[in-house]
Amino acid sequence: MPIIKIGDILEGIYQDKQVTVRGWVYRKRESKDLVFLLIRDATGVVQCTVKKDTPAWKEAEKVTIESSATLSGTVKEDKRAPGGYEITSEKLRIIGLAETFPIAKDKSEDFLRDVRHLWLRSRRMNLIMRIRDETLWSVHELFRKKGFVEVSPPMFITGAVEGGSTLFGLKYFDHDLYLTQSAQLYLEALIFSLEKVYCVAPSFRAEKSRTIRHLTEYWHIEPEQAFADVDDMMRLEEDLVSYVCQRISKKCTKELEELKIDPEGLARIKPPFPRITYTDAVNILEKKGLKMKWGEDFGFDEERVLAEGYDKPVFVYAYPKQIKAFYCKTYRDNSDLAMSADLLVPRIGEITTGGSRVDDKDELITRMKEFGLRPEDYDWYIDLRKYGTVPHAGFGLGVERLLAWMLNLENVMDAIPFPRTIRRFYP
Ligand code: NSS
Repeated sequence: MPIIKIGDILEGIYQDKQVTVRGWVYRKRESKDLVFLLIRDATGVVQCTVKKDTPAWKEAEKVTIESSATLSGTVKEDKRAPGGYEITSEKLRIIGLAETFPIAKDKSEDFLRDVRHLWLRSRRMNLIMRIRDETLWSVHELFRKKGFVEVSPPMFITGAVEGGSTLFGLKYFDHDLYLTQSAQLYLEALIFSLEKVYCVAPSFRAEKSRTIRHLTEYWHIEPEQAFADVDDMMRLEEDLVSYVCQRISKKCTKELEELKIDPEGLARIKPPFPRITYTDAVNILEKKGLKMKWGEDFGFDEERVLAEGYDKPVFVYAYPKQIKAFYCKTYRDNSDLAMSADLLVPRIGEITTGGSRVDDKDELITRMKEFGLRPEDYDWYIDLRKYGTVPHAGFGLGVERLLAWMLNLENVMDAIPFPRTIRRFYP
């Protein structure tokens, strides 16, 4: 008999039909002459009953939580069963009998992260991974619709993008190299050929911060565009974030409902997003009682307070140039301000940073020196300004921060299968 997907059974297609399902035992409850099994596969969880004196009984008594098995029986509608359908089982075949599964109901978040390789089987992680998948598909779809070309940057690099303090060094034969913090500089090279490029790739940060939003290895969505500026980027960012939210609200309704997230909330995320300048943001914070001097960078608390005042993500732009990276271009009429914007959301704070890049060679060299960088380490990057330079811009969006915001996750760690943080690198 062909194997039927549990998700299809829950759609009601197989009512009163004979089916065989294949998966793992999610829960087991026994009484004197009845065994209740919840069987899960990739697509869902279905309740199965095994009665005493049926051919399945012996195996049902023996089977343990997380054993793999195939089960055959008849599908019945049953309002009391989770998902509304139940299989009255006739046959059960154990494929791999599981030892006592270490995950029980009362386990702490910390323990669940210690056994992440097993916790990934949970319904919750299954749902989050599905939404992550749909999120990335939507990102690729939107970029393709807008004429961006996907490119593959290197992970071994020779110089910092986002400051030396979060660089991971490594031995590369006889050389000292680093793991990439951002593909940006390489994407900048590629726009001279393809004009509009993007990548979805890992970025590495030696983050000592133990916050709910910091990983040492995260997935980074980064577009870069020739003949574009910070305003174009803000438009692209709001289009991208809205597109993802719309898609998830439509295509993942069931997953969202199981995770207790209102799809309507995501459907309301539409352009335009509010935009405030850094200077206005400082004033808003002061009115709310957070003391800040103009010129200081926002921390986690400031970003969260700012974002909480809006029902959509909010852009903060025109930052003092000294708190932004060396590659940020300044406004023509105010060289103290960087053409740089961050997108902030409640609870998580910054989910993107981006803007216009310095496109003049001499200015770039001056900025590098101001930031304590050695221009000779960036010869190839400076070359880009020597041969047909153009105004250009880009941004970076962290996949896990985006998901943590959309799905109201406690920690970005829950948005990635095997999180890496200062303390966590196993499994
Ligand atoms: O350091 S960023 O603010 N900016 C860049 O790397 C630019 N070079 C990107 C670009 O313009 N192409 O990081 C961008 C985003 C940030 O807004 C977060 O969403 C995410 O990357 N990010 C992180 N996510 C998780 N953990 C850590 N440690 C982290 N650092 C940045």
